[in-house]
Amino acid sequence: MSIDIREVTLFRVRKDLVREFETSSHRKNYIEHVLVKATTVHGMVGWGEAASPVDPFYCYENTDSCWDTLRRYLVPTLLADTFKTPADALAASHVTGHPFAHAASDMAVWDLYSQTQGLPLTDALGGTQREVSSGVSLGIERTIDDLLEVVALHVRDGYRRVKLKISPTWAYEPAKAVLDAFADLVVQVDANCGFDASDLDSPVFTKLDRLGLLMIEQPFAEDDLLSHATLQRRLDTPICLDESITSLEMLRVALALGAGRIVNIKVSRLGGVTPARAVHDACLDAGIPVWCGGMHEFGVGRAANLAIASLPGFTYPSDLSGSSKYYETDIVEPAIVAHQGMVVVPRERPGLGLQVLEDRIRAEATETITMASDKI
Ligand code: OSB
Ligand code: MG
Repeated sequence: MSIDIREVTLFRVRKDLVREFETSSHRKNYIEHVLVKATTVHGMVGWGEAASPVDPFYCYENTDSCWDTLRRYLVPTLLADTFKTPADALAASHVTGHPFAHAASDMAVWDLYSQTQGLPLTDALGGTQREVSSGVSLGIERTIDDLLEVVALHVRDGYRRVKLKISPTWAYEPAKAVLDAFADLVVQVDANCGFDASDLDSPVFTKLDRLGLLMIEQPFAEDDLLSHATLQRRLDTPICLDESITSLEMLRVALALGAGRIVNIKVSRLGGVTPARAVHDACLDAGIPVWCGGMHEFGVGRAANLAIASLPGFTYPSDLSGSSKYYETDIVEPAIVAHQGMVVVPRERPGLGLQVLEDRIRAEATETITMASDKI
């Protein structure tokens, strides 16, 4: 059965974060994502989410650029034709870049496609894991005591791995303090491109290397694969690449250079479920372990991430915490929850595997636009 979309509605939804989140580049206290509702000529409904940060500090996209790219280009492309597979729909877009916007339309198409097969997305993708091991990603705090308090809260909730955001002024001391205070905790750090080549000889990396961290994520700029390769040669701790891995092609370059030993796969950063699965497959072939990163997704994007993270190559704990770590209320039912750091992959129904609460989305949306096909 082909995918024949008759109507698409975009919703802009804003939610406050339960706790302010600071990385090496910025601090934020709310999230604003674009949700995509695609309805087929048969009345089947698929959902997607553009989980872009509001401001272009993680990468160049922002909420407005996602809204604009979807409204002007990607939605008209979905409405213009019928597609046999999600890969066909993605290939119909001639928009360069803008992966977060592409991810939203691709997710909606995968939701529809797996429903036409009568399968939950995880099964349609070939997922093998029924639950996904997950940690929490914790922002930079004002003091180390504040950080220890936040870590204690999540340890009490059953999480066994934490990722600490670091920067040139917040790296070794907080990581050491957490390891000293929580002996059984697995700790990794994420610099979000906060260092540059001039830091290569700084003692911070040799000090971090002695801590026995699970990995050091993205110390240098997205394009600076050479500094990542130089540092990886000097460290025992694996470097994990996030921002740098924007495509299968960049993955090949990074692996050829030895720029890292682990890959963070994000459906959003890679531009959809289809390219995320392709990067997973390539990493599995190359013997590179992967895990699933997050962008503070609402339930729709989180369900897609969980489906991807159910593939066999996902062996490290993912950043797919229960929704309550982020928001007071979510837009799906049942709520996504973690028990002892494990999150069940939704597969209660075909498609994303859970119920999307359209009434709540409509009530909360600050902007809504509907576009219809002129095919019929
Ligand atoms: O680098 O992984 C990142 C959030 C916003 C921007 C970048 C990142 C993150 C996270 C949050 O670490 C992960 C999550 O959704 O829990
Ligand atoms: Mg990261």
